[in-house]
Amino acid sequence: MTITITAFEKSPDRGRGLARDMRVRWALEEVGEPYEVRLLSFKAMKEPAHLALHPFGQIPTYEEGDLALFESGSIVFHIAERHAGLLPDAASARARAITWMFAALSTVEPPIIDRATARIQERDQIWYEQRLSMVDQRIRQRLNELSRYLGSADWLDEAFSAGDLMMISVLLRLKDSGILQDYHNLSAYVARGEARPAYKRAFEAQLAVFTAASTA
Ligand code: GTB
Repeated sequence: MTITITAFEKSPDRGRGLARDMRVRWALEEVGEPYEVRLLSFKAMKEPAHLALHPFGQIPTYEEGDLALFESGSIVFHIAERHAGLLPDAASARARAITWMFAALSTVEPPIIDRATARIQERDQIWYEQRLSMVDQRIRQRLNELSRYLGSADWLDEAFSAGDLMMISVLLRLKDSGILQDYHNLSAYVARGEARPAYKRAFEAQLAVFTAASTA
């Protein structure tokens, strides 16, 4: 059955692979599932046809036969559950990998998103610098904890899993922040994710969309 995902027609990240279709593309590449992409403008994302798939009018979505999903975490979990390569077979290791997916999305990602929101939408406020500094402190607290946990290991558990895919996807948003580089093991962890052939294929695919939109 054909898998179709949605992505920005012209991503505001300018092809840096930071939009959330990237984690879905990466998961599909890891498990070797081909997929098609329907590109959407901001306007089309808020129109009835897309709202029928995504109640919040966002990307990514995932369609496979009569199944339609939204939320990148749920989509990656669905892919990981149905195909070998992203979740261990052993029950406990599998539960831990799923735990790391949740940790990435609900414990590590929120302050990182707050930072992006502050920089885009709150820059002109008189309290901007103070707010940014508070958000950065919350990010650093999480990175301190994550860095301590990871130590010198390659991945969060024994082998690369959907938990790492999600955590690295979340940390990538910090690459240009000047924060991640203070954590050598986390920077190396992110680089290990980026070096995976599946990540590279996914990155090139989303970059090709941005390049084509820019030259059209
Ligand atoms: N919780 C949802 C999920 O994980 O799927 C969040 C989905 C979401 O935020 N989608 C964004 C979107 O559709 C795109 S990825 N936004 C349009 C809207 O809400 O109207 C977020 C994103 C956007 C831009 C950058 N960037 O420029 O670097 C990075 C990430």
